[in-house]
Amino acid sequence: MSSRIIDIYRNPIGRDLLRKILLQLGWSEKLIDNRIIGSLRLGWIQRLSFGRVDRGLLESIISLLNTGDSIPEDKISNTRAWWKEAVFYQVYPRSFMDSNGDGTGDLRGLISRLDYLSALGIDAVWLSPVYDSPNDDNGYDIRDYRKIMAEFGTMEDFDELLSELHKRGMRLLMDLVVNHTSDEHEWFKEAVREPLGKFGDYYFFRDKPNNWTSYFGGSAWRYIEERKEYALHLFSQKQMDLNWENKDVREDIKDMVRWWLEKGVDGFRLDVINYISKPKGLPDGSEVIGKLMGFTGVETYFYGPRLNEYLRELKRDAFEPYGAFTVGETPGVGIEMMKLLTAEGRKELDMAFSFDHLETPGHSRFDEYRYDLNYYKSFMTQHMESYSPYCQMSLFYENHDNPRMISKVDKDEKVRWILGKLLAVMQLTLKGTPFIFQGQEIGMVNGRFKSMEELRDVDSFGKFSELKETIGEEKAFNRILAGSRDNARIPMQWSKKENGGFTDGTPWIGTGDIEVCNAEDQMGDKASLWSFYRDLIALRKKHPALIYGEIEITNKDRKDIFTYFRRDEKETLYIECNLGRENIRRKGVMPTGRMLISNYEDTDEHLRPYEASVWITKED
Ligand code: TEU
Ligand code: CA
Repeated sequence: MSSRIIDIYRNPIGRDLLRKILLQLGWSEKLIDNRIIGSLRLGWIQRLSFGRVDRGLLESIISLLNTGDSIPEDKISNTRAWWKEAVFYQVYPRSFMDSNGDGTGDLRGLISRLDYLSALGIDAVWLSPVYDSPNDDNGYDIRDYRKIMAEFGTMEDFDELLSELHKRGMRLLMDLVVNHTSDEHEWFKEAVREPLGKFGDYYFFRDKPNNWTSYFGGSAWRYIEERKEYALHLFSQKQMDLNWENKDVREDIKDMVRWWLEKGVDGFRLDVINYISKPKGLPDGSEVIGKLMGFTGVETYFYGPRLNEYLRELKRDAFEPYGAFTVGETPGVGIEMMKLLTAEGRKELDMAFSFDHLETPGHSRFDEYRYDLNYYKSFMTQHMESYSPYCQMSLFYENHDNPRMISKVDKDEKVRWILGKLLAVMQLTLKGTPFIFQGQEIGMVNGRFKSMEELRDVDSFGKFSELKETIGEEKAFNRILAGSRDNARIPMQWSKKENGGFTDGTPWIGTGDIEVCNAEDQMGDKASLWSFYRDLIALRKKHPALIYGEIEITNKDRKDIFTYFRRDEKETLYIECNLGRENIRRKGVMPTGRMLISNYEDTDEHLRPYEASVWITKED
């Protein structure tokens, strides 16, 4: 309680916590350099804030600082690894390709499109969950980890998918959802049936709920009649949180992971993996943080006390013996925590996804606003500079949980393709491993939903029913429209044909603007966004400096300009981007060397709106 703000800031975990709070408030990090603020002591903050900062908040800061994780970041740098060189592609199978006309994408559909991915130059596919599931949350609620969801096909289809991918030199990442299971999973059913049996303690049961809330709205506790107890679910009411404190839970998970690795899968994306360690006694969360973030309890478990330990155990006993790759989904985790989770020598995760770059400060997914790419620049600058060289960053703008990036930055149809190309240039030339979400390569934008009936996502329904109580149905719908995860879940747009060539039947969710945006047209057009992605992917492979080379960011303080060098011993590449809609004077300095790719046909003394180009300024 007597620590000063500036001391907390000097501690890596403390730095992340303070940054997160400032980000949420939309305040500047420079505040901390302020002598008066920097010298404030924790105990004083509570007094000075007239109760706006509660004890729970301070206590969770203190306990996070005391996690005492002293294993140093390993300074090994630039080790070669396939996953540093690879371009990943996320497939959301429900919406990728339907093979049998039932309106739902499936494994055979995906197999039929593997040549498409090869043509684009993709090296590895991350497949969202395909396990047996009642689909309360589209497969993120798993009923049986060793079975394929009937709608998606059979285990034979899966085996074929894996071998067809491998034949084409592509790798497969499965989605590992082990923070929770479906309430229809055998373990949960047993836990309810026999509270004192082997599975009785596989989940969290309590007489009384604490104040944690669910990400999809409402309390995180559901009353289980048979046990006369409440069970914890951070996500939907059918996604029950597993109790990782129980060694048997961990052993069962490791068995299952090894079972898939025996089949030959190449790695996993680990769903909300930073939530797996809950603090003993499940203490209430801070109400202050709850208001700030929109969820109560998160600060107690998003970087839980045994997280690092569990990750090392998983890696040692399941991933490492198979040389499997892991990328963790780690919402809320800042730079320093990311480094602790992914530094090579610590043997926890290979890479992670954090999400703080997806909204600008002070905004949430459900706000309708224009995303300012200058924030992306400052975020990436900060990360690239403190991340390298011993950790590998993941580079992405989109996934199945977030609105489309083009829609967030600029809805003007006139700039759609040029903007899509700018985003592509940054994603494929910054330092890290790119993950492209299906449809991003053809510039798909948000769905065109007209009412709640057209939506399908449990998260949208939960948020809507919560919001309409306070702001009314119309405003609530508008917020949902801005942030709905369904925006990114509409079917892949293959062609101009009915339903965009996705299905011969009725699609499970409405299709997008197939007339102006589809893969077939773009593949036949050398100037299209699709062709641009293909060329950039090829370029990245041809120039190792884009993969292992160092990065030097220039023009840091100039608004709307994002310029950087990538260099290794052999070559230097120069990347030049205009992040805004105005012409920018180059100040007389034209890049030297040879232009390799650009989203404009020629060069000009100005950098034109959303212009992006890659130059080679020194070659062997
Ligand atoms: O998402 C986790 C997560 O915290 C959020 O990104 C989530 O999308 C939610 O909208 C927060 O408001 C992962 C999966 O990607 C997501 O699809 C699942 O619903 C969730 O975990 C539960 O498994
Ligand atoms: Ca189907």
